[in-house]
Amino acid sequence: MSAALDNPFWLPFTANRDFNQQPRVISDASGHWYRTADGKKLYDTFSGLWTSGVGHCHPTIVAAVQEQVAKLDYCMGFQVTNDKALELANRVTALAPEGLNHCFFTNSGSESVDTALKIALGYHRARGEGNRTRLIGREKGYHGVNFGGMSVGGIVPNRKVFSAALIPGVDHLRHTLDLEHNAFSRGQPEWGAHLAEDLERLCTLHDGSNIAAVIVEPVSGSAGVIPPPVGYLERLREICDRHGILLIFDEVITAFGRVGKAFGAERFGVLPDIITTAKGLTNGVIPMGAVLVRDDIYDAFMNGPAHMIELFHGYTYSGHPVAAAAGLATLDVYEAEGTFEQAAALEPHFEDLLHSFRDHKHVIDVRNFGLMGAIEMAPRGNTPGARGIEAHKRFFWEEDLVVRAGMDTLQFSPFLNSDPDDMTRTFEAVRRVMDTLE
Ligand code: PXG
Ligand code: PLP
Repeated sequence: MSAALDNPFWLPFTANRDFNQQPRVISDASGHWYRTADGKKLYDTFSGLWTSGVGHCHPTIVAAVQEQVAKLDYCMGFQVTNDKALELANRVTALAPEGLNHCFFTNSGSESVDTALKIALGYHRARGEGNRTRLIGREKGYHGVNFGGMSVGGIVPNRKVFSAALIPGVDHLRHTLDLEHNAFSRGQPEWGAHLAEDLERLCTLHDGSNIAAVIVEPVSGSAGVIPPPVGYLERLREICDRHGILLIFDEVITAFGRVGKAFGAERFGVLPDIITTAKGLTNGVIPMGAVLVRDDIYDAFMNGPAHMIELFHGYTYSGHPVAAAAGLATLDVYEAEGTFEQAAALEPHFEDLLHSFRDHKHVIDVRNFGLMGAIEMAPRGNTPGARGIEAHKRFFWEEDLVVRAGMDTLQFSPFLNSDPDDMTRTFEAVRRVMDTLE
């Protein structure tokens, strides 16, 4: 175990004092493995942070980044752009569901979400429906940590301290996780489609004509993998159509193969109006996100004098050439290696492994969809989260595994090109730790 750190780095979403006592510092990675500075090799069960589906330091992506950084490191992104960003916008929209042919680049999922919300508001206003200002999120939703995404998000600790600064005019649908009715579902639960009617209730309360957009993750990730009940997303789509409300799918996790297709929208056969992405766009190699927008939403902005900016929004690093080069290489790899098909083929084995924990003494639910999986453990006494973080540390130190614990829920985001035997070995190790966990 490494020595305690006196550490100026304030780690994100981390118990810093606890971390500094037992620092877990990675210095190298290759394929499916990490290495620490003192030479310990660890298997990554989370593909980075849902990011790195084709493995770490993929040679095609590394080469593209190395070449690009020496060719064009950065260029102004407002009023000027670069060849790689243009090419990537073409490639991403070609992959996107039909009709989503416009692409706005960001640097993260949080920025993608705030961008999408602003586009929704601007779209309605441009069409003369500036009264449509309300935004609807969902309980347990995670849409990043910026003010917009935090406000439509529904993860209580992420909101609590900032309650007074949440943006106004936001409501939340009920979440769909109900262990009494849908615990241990394999894939989509049969129970729960009726919860989409919550949107109709909000349309009655506010009048649908005042609502701009609804944002949901097709499969909730951060909250611990919550797949949509059968028929739920379809019902949301119908209600949005009835009231002229935009449907935004936050696919920061679910896009680019995580659910066995290019997008969750494709897998579920439900077409949203806007899709937010990040993570898998560059395999995590360089930060980048993209917001995909339906043609007529874009067209609605293309009004007024042609010399004027149509959307007063953008980031210094929108369409960064090195990130775009990483994105292009990543899409090349997905295509050349058949990554989305690989992921789809691994799904049954992954599902069986996860559900083999159904009867484990600590386990109160198992959830999965695509290559997203969660094993929820009961909290220990009145210290929620203690069992989860202890498991995470024991996996790291005893089993050479990096496993994500969100409170007491163990989460798994295997590589889209995992070796099935590595998956099996992962869950053997998970069981060894869980069997001896208090
Ligand atoms: N939307 C969704 C659906 C996400 O999953 C974001 C927005 C924000 O993206 P950035 O790039 O700003 O972090 C995310 C990010 C976890 C975990 O433990 C998930 C995320 C981030 C960190 C941890 O599941 N998702
Ligand atoms: N703060 C200041 C003072 C800035 O000048 C800028 C960008 O120019 C920003 C924040 C926003 O930075 P970014 O475009 O990287 O999001």
